[in-house]
Amino acid sequence: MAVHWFPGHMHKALKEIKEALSQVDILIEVLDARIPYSSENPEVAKIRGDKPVLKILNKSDLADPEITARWQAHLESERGVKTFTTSTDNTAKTKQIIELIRKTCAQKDASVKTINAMIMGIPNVGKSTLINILADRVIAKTGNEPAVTKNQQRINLGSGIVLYDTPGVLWPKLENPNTGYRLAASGAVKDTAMEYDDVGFYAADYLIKAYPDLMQDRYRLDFVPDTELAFLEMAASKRGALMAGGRVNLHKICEVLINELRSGKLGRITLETPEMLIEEKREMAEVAAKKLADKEKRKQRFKDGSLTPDKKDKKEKREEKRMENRARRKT
Ligand SMILES: Nc1nc2c(ncn2[C@@H]2O[C@H](COP(=O)(O)OP(=O)(O)OP(=O)(O)O)[C@@H](O)[C@H]2O)c(=O)[nH]1
Ligand SMILES: [Mg+2]
Repeated sequence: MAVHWFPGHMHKALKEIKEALSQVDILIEVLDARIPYSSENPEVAKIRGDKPVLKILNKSDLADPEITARWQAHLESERGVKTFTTSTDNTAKTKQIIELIRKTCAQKDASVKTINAMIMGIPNVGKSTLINILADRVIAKTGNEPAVTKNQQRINLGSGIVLYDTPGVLWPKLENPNTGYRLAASGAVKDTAMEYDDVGFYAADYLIKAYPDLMQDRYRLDFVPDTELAFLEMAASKRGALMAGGRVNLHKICEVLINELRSGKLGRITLETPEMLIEEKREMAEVAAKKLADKEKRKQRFKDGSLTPDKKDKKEKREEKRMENRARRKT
């Protein structure tokens, strides 16, 4: 799913993050434990240089614990990366981040008194909540919707550590098509920039395969059907999500499913595993290689004179660009 949501403040935020980076000793990237890959900003890998990165898998209370452990091992295979799980139901553990920051920056020039730590992450992942826990007071505004924090804010923890809270950023190009769905399903995309039906069908397809027992329990089904449509229809009947005339209201049940997934009512669920990502990356590489080969073939046909420029192609591309710009302006 294409996410056309990269509002102006995110552009500005990313620019400011890059500008402030030279003063930062450690990057703290807050990931959503339910989607550690999809919530990882590819920009971080590009801009971090050799700064240490602490990847916090937040909202771990909502994620499948066994898969979270696998993700930690996977992420830590990258150079200079440490991971740590947090959730709002264990604030004492969250506070250990302060020690982790100190330890990670211990090798730093001893004359440097203050450690500057920058908190980054996708919208709604819990950055400001984390800062409030670390600061032991409500200092950053939080809210259960994306794009609450609009400006960078420096918070002095008073123990030689300064934290930078930054607005949640997404990135303009999501290369893996699954990423858009997973971000939307987890609550990182503004409601007005996503289609509940699309995301609901995507989630249903995954959930009936990965967590059939949880689905059967939650929607009190006699059995879990093979297709997402049949599952949504059954769940809609059970929940009374019906339209006039008794037909099932698929839009309504998609909304219910997404909201229950986001709030943890379905159980502890993770939407992607390291193995799935390895496979998806392989598929993406195949698609990219095919695209390149097709382009080369077309070039050759131009040279041979057997193909003239396809005007319709160009017109469609222009129209697509226009739609994208319009969607961006709307937000
Ligand atoms: N279940 C659960 N909810 C959490 C956790 N951490 C944060 N939340 C909730 O997630 C929502 C978003 O939290 P924020 O701290 O505002 O998120 P943010 O990353 O600062 O969001 P933006 O400023 O919009 O980028 C709030 O409703 C929090 O209560 C967690 O560990 N578990
Ligand atoms: Mg915030």
